[in-house]
Amino acid sequence: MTTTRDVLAMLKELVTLTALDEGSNQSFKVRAYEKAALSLEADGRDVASLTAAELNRIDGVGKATAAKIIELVETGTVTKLETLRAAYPPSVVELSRIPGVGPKTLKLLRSELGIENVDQLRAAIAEEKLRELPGLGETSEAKILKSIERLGLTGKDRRTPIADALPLAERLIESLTSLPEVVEAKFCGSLRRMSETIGDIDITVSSEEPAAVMGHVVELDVVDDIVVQGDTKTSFLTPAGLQIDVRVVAPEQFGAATLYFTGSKAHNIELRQRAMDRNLLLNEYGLIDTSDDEVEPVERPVVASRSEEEIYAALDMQWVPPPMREGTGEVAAAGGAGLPDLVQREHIRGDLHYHTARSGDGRSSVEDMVAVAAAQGYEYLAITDHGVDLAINGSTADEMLEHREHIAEVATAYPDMTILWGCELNIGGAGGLDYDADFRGLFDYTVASVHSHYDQSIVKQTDRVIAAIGDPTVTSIGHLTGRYIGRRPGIELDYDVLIDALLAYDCALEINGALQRLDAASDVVRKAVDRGVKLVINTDSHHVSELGRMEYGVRTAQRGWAPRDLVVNTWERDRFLEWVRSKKA
Ligand code: DGT
Ligand code: CA
Ligand code: CA
Ligand code: ZN
Repeated sequence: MTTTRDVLAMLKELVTLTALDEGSNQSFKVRAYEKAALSLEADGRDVASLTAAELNRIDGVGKATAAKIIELVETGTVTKLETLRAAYPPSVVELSRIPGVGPKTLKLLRSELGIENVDQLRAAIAEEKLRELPGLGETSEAKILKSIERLGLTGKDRRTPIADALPLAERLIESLTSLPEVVEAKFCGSLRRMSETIGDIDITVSSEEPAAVMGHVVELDVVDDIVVQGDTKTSFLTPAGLQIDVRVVAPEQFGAATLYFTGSKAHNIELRQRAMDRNLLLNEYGLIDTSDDEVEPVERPVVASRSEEEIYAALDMQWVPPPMREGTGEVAAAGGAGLPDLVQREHIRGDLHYHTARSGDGRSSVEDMVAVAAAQGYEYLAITDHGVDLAINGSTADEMLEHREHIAEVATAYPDMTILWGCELNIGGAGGLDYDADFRGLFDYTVASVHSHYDQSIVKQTDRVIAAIGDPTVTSIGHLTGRYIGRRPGIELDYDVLIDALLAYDCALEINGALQRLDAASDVVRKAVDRGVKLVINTDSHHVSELGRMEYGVRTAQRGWAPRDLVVNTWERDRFLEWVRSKKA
C-alpha cells in the first residue's frame, strides 16, 4: 500500500539523485521533481488514489512525474529510481554532502580518481591527488579535508542527521500502524529523544501476532539489506545505509518496552536504581515486585508494564517527556521537586519567523501563508521576509512598504489574528544590518540572523551577533549559528558572553524548528534557560507545508528544559505585544 508520504519520499530521492546525475541542482528535471513534491504536499489529497489524468491536472505535476507516481503505486518500485540508486550508491551520495564537493567535482573524483567513498577521498587528499584535477587546487584539498573532519563522516560512528531520519521514521510508523495486526507502533531511541543525529532507528510495535508483523516488515519498500531476522525483532538497512531495528512486544508490555528502548542508557540506569531502592526490578518487560524472594522469578507480580505513565507513577515520579531523558537531572526532578512547567505545542499562540513569496526563496503567497497560520488557531503572526542585504532573496525598502500594504489588506479578513509586518534582517560579517536604522525602526517585529561568513574567529562571530542583539530595532535572533546539521557546521560563539548580551538587551533567542537547523541547539537552550533568557519557537516556513516544524521546535525546547513562561510566543496577545513595544521604545 503506497501512501502520500511514500510518493513524496520517492520524489525527494529523485531530486537528490537526479541532481548528481545531471551535475546540477538547478536542472530542469530536478526542479520538476521538486515542484511536483511541493504541489502534491499542498494538494492534500491521498496521492496514491489519484489517476494519471487527475495527477496531470495538478499544477506543477508533469507527465513524466505522474507516470512515475503511477508506477510506484502499481508496482511498488520505480525503474528510473532503481537505475539511479545503482549509479549513485549511498557512499557516493554521502560524498556529495561534503561542503566543497558539488555535483561537478563529484563526477571528476569518480571518473578521474575512482573515488567512491569518504575513506578513498581522504586517501586521495593525503596523496595530494585532488590538486591535479581541473578546477581544484591546494586550497580546495584543504577545505574538503576540513569539512570531512568537522562533519565526522568517517568510521563506524557515522550518524544520520535527524532531518533524514525523522520523516522516514514517521512514514514507517504510518505504514506499520495501518497493518491489521498492529495495535500501536512508536519510534523510540535517540530519535524520540530528539537527538540531532541518529545512530539507528528503534521502532517498537505492540501486537499479539509478531510473526505476521515481521512478515510485513521485511516487505517494506525501504528494506535494502536484512541484518537480523527473528521472531520478534528484525533489523534492516535502508538504501541509504541507515539501520532500523523493529521489535514486536505484547500490548501489556508496550509501555515497558518503549521506556527501555527510548533510553537514554543513562536515564534507564537511574530508573533501574530507583526501582531497586523500592525492591522492584525494571526491565524491558515491566516493573516487577522482587520483595518476596520465596517467589519463583517467573511468578513474581508485575507492578506496571502496559504504559510508561503507570511505570513512572509506580516509581513515585512524574512522566518524563522523552526529549528530557538524558540522565542530566530529570530523574531526581521528576521524583522530587518536580519537572519545570515545560512548553508544549498547544501553548504556542503564534509564529514569528515566517516567509512569503516576497522572499526570493519563499514559495507561497501572503494570502496562503496567512490562511494556514489562521487554521492553526494562531492569535498573532510576524511575517518576516528577507531584508535587502540577502541578495536575490531580499526586498528593497520600497518593496517592503508595498508589502506592508498588501499584508494589511489580507489582514482585514482575519480580525481575530494580529499580523505584524516584520523582517528577517541579515547580520553582516561585521554585525551590520539591512537598510538604515530609521527604516528598520518602522517594522513591527524583526528577527536578525546569520546567513554568511561562517569561517571567522569565535571572537569576531560573537561580536557580530552581539552587535545585532544590541541594536534597538532587533526583536529576536534567528537560527543562532546558521548550521545545517550534518552538512555545515554553524559559526562558533562564546555562549556566556552572548547570553549576557541577550539578557542586557531583553532580546529573544529563537529555537528554529526546521529539522536541518534546530538552532539554537538544545544544549545552548538549556544554558539560556538557566539564566532566564527569553525564547521564541518558530518554523521559518517558506511554504504552506512547513508549519509542522513547530512541533520539532517545541521538542527541541523541551530538550533544553524550556519552561512555558520563558517562551514569548506562548504569551497572551496583549502581554506579547506589550513586550514587543517596550523593546522598541
Ligand atoms: P543512537 O542509536 O546511537 O542514536 O542512540 P540510542 O539511544 O537510540 O541507542 P541504541 O539504539 O543503542 O539503544 C536504544 C535504547 O536502548 C537506548 O537509548 C537505551 C536502551 N539500551 C541500549 N543498550 C542499553 C544498555 O546496555 N543498558 C541500558 N540500561 N539500556 C540500554
Ligand atoms: Ca537508536
Ligand atoms: Ca538500536
Ligand atoms: Zn527565515
